[in-house]
Amino acid sequence: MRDGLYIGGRWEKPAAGGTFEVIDPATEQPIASVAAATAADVDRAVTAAAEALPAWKRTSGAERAKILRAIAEGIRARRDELAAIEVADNGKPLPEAKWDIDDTAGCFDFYAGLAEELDGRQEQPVAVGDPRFTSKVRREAVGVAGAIIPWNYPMLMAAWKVAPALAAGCTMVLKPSELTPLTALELGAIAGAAGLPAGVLNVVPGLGRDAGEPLTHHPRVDKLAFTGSLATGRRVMAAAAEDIKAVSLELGGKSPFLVFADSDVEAAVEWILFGIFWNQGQVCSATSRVLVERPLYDAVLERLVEESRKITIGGGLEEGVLLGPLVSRGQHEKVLGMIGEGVRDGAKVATGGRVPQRRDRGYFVEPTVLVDVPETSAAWREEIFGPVVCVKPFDGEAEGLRLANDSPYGLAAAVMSKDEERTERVARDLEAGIVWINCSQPTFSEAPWGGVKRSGIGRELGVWGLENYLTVKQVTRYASDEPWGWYIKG
Ligand code: TXE
Repeated sequence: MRDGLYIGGRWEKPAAGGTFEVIDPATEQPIASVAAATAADVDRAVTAAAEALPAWKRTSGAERAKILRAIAEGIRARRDELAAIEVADNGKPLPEAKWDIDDTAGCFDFYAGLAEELDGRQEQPVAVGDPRFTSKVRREAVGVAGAIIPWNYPMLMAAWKVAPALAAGCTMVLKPSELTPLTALELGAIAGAAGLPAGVLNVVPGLGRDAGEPLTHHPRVDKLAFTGSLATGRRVMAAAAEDIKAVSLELGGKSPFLVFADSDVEAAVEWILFGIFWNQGQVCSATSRVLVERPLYDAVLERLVEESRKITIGGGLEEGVLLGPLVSRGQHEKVLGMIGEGVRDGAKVATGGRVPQRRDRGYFVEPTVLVDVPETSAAWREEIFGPVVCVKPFDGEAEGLRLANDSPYGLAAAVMSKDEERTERVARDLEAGIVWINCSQPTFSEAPWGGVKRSGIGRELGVWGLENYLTVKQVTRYASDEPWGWYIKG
């Protein structure tokens, strides 16, 4: 385990000397004690990032790509170890953790490619209407970026922000979640070993209040990138307003999955399961509201309940486990509380809803299917962020769309039907940043990620993720030999 905060390429003691414990959610036992950053440390980290910025910003995309690829290699070389850390830290089953680590390395490789391409389009001419002038745009790094990430995909969420920021030529201060800081610290070490200059990436674990908040208010931070809750997202955006920092927010959702009556029941159930139980349902894009066209409702519900009961629950390292514990005591209480609230509002538990038997330790919740959830209930409207799906019948496309879009959120949505025209039409009309047709959840480094409505602003991944960390500068030259002649005549 790393002893300290990663600032300016070195392991530094926290100014206030504090630490916090990291808990294995499967056993509820502490697994590590981590240095806790406070405002003074965040200030040191931002200063290091600001000092490293001028030189890093001037490197070529090709030079940055070389380092990004070395980081990807460094991650791959430690794949099994990093996956095991992720399991202990977050609770997810080992195969999922390995998937995440592979994706993390892939994300660095992808942005290495975009960094190289950036060299070719660093400067582009702009046609202006006056022949006496020539004009061009230069793409430049936004500056020092502050990233605050959550605990559901600890290393992957770091990569989604660190990789494009470094590719663009930004420097960064990364604040991982206090629940899962371990792989972000390893990323600092891997980046240093890969040749990343000191200060370009700094990692400051700590509490939201003590380390996250000072980062959002720091005047030398030019851009904030945040993934987390709506409540914290609002605070981040308000803090960004003080110094007019650029800001991107990814704030989760309550994503619908529309299953039309011409769908194959087995395929629908497989994707519904994947859309809600992968990562214990702690997925911002989880399709947690399933809407089934009435003729298929009973058949889908029956098979969904049947298959949900077969899911093996256990610690992430146990063989064959498909559902691990939730990340923390707080999330365990939240999820069980929201199931209870839904039931008090009139919902019925078709399966699950409890702590599994023989699991007196660990933050486990059974795969849960709720039916008859009133549209006004928080269980239907708010993000539960656990293995809990609400299933409801609908009659016809118009009602399906109305129910799907009746949400304050708009991150993702899924639609299943054999009718291609219908799926295209529904995809057009769904209020969401991401629409999956005949599937749920596949995510690619190449494709944009982010939501509409209260799910956030801005897009991560793909070229859009890179643009987050770039700004354009207009450079215009007076190219005529003729004097301008407005004040000084002849
Ligand atoms: O989130 P927070 P929490 C949702 C999900 C979950 C709920 C609460 O519904 O049940 O949020 O989770 C840092 N200034 N999502 O409490 O507080 C914090 O330290 C600056 C959806 O864990 O948003 C952590 O690093 N930073 C989501 C990060 O914000 C602050 C993923 C996220 O924590 C801060 C996670 C402050 N004042 C939760 N307070 C998604 N979109 O995927 C906290 N933080």
